[in-house]
Amino acid sequence: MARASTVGGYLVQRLEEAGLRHVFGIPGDYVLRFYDLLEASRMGVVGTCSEAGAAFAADAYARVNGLGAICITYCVGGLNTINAVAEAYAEKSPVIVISGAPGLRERVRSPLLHHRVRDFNTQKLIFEQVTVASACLEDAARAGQQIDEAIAACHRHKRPVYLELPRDMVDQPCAAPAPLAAQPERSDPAALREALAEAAAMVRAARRPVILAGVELHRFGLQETLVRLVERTGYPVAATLLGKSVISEIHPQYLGIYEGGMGRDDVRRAVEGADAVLILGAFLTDIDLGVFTAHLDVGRAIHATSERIAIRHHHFEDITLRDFLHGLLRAPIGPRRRVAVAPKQPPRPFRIQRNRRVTVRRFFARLNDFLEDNFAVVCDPGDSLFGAADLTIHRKTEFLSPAYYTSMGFAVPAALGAQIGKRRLRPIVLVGDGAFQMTGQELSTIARFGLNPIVIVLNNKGYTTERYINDGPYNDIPNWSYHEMPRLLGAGWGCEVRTEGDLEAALARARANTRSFSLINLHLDPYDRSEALKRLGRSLGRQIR
Ligand SMILES: Cc1ncc(C[n+]2csc(CCOP(=O)(O)OP(=O)(O)O)c2C)c(N)n1
Ligand SMILES: [Mg+2]
Repeated sequence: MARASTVGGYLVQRLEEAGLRHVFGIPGDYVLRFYDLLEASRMGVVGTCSEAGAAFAADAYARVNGLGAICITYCVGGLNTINAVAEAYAEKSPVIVISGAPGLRERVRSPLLHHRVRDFNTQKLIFEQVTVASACLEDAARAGQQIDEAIAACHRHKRPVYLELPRDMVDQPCAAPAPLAAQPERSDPAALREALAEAAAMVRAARRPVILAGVELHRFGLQETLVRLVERTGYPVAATLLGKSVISEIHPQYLGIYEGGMGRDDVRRAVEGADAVLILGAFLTDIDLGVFTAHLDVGRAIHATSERIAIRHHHFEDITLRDFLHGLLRAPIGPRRRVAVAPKQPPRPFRIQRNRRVTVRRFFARLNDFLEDNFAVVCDPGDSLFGAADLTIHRKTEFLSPAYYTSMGFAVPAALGAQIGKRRLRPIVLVGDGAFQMTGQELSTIARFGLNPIVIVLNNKGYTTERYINDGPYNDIPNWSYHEMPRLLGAGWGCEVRTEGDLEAALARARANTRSFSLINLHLDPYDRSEALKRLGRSLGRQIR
């Protein structure tokens, strides 16, 4: 007879086998029994202040580790995560959502149990919109297969999945998990051959080919393959903003971030002036395209994603991104003479002017010098993100930001998830004052787990990004004493910065403070902003009128 397990035990075992070492969330009575199983497992439970914080943290954990998970209670918990799970869906981050639910026996005659919204399937119906697979584990005989299918879908699509576990199902007996059989996705060999031949002919004929690398290369573990392709072919390579740091930004063939008219002009000219652009693993969002200021001609592009391969106007299905990239590596398209990348101007050493008030431009210039190899830059949307686009990230995957979905409130909980996921990474968190007011309380969880990010609040007293699209009193927000957070939490170190002299002292002290988080309240003028935001504001302002 097959070994026996329980539905809850089966799920725990599969989560462990999937490589998860932590699960984020907040318990509730509908999920408490399953929390006991998590506590008894090899995985650690990371309790956060809010479920939204848990979901942002799990998303970042997935971005650095390949998979993340949250475990929350029914509706009050689950629905609190929807925005962050939607972000993970939009930006392809594989997060497993586990929600408790009322027991099946309690539902008889449909009583109005607490946390219920409309029907017992309301939460599942909502999650169907932001996940690639969802299941209610209501039948012990089928639960194992439902769990396996959901986790496989999460891996395959790199997008969230939803599992709902009624509380009286946790201890229901079921067959123990069978050994996992890897089922690699395969390409259609004929389609792959044809696509590779067409792609190779196109780039061989080109005189100025360029690679544009996107975030999927990171999600699908293809970053080394990209480096080999870049070095074998000698082509220059740019990255999208969402894909920033998919390749080391100090690689000699690296051009910079391509964002149409919003980005640096030399990068735009190199990409748009190319006669063949290999767009690899990028989904081209409006922000990536500089809010549609880009001029990328489909007739000169090979666009390969995990969903399809397009070569000029020909589309191929049933080809995996991995097979296509590995095929390109073997294709007769190189080596060729390195296409010259204009030597990057070495940044002028930053000379501080002690009494000068800190401006956005000078702050980012200083920060560029400050970054060390073990730092991960974690940004909220807003000028934190736009200003950070031009920071030079030394190693791969050290830049985390929701550069497409752009939900505020990501960065502080994401720093928690990223550092729990990879302890050697020390997050530098760049967060607007508006965004900090949304999820900054997760500093409490950061303190509880003894993490040491350096959190810099860009305190411009409001929603500066929006001031330049449409200004009004609705863009002003209260000026909190952010640097007092350590007093409130009983942990961490904080300070205020107004001048370049203050900034210098604060950065040095924060670097040395490896034992707790540091919080720098950086006062900025409400109308000061980065160059990129100036350009973005102008084009957005035109569009919404
Ligand atoms: C959750 C969420 N709510 C609203 C918005 C709309 N929005 C875009 S930028 C912005 C202002 C951001 O303010 P802050 O975090 O202080 O950054 P700043 O623009 O001042 O650099 C707002 C409200 C959003 N992107 N996300
Ligand atoms: Mg602000």
